[in-house]
Amino acid sequence: MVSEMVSEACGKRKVIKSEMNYEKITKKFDIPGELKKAAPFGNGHINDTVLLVFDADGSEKKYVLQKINRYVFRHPDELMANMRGITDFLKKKIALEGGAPGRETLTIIPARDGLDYVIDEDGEYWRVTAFVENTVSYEVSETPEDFYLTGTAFGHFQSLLSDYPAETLYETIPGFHNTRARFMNFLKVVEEDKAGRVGECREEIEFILSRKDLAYFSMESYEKGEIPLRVTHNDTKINNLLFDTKERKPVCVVDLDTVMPGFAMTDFGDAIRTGASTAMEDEPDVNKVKCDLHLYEEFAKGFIRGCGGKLAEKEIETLPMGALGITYEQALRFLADYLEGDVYYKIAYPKHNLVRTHTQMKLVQELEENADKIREIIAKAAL
Ligand code: GN1
Ligand code: MG
Repeated sequence: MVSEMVSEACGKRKVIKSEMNYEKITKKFDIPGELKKAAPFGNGHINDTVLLVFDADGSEKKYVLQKINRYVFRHPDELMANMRGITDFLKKKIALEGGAPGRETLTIIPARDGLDYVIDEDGEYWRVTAFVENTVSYEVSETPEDFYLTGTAFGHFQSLLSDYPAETLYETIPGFHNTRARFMNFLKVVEEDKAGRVGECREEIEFILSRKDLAYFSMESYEKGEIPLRVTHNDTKINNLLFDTKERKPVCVVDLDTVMPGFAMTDFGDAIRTGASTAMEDEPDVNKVKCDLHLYEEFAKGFIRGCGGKLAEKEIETLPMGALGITYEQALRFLADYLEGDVYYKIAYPKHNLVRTHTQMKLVQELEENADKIREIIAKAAL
């Protein structure tokens, strides 16, 4: 179920030490061959990710090693149980559809002791997945077609999981996209002013407080019985999708850490937030941040199509609020993290979280200003 409690300030994050002995940790996994290379990989804000290159009898094979962020995910064993259940389930479904199960969902490489993770001497949890060869991910969509296809992929993902036994899933982050609970937590963060930054963020705080309705929308729709709980991805940033390098077609949805019961509008919204924006999430010049309505339309068509008729009429109607709500939530989350002293997201410079807050605020405004056009877009996409 969707819990009420949420706080991102779980503790200071630790960074990977450059002298980290990857060899020692990878030896505990059931990987044939010899480790040749290990290098940081990807742009995730949460886990530490390393690309491993192995030499197995003269042929090169790649894997992805990740240290699960224990401050974000309090029960990594439960997270891995979810991931095992979901990937096994998806592999069966993909095979039934005539797809390639080894390529179209992640493959967990178990540890030599049979578990799906290894705990090191510091109590850190590590996991390995097979690298999906000949794929690439994008930070922002480059063409409308890319984004249409992204929509079909995330919609299809949700539709494949529509008969997954949701009650067996752990909530890896309680209340993850319960925007109302996040709003409540935000009030507390402002009140506490742990990092002494409230004074410099009056405008941003006011922006969040003045849009309280956005915080309440999804949970209220659910509580009124207007929208169902589904098994959703919950982190549908465009960079969580791998495309085939040559064919430029979506291959595999990645980052399954937050697959949990949630709402269709949230998955729709998070993809719009990142993929329909004309700039990166941390673009310092907010004038460059716009919502590209053509991209919005392409994604909407793809997503509704990918869901394969499983979305109820009311769910389709709530999609625009999903985009607005999740973008608002992301502004709130980045701002809360800035106010708490940057305890959750990885940052590259001191005001990084504030810069991110500003891009999300700009997008919220863009979505608000174009609300009428967006309603029309959704109505047309649903035809
Ligand atoms: C985090 O894992 P990554 O970097 O794709 C975050 C998302 C945010 C996103 C913002 C578990 O995603 O919820 O939308 O950063 N994941 C978690 O870029 O908090
Ligand atoms: Mg993630």
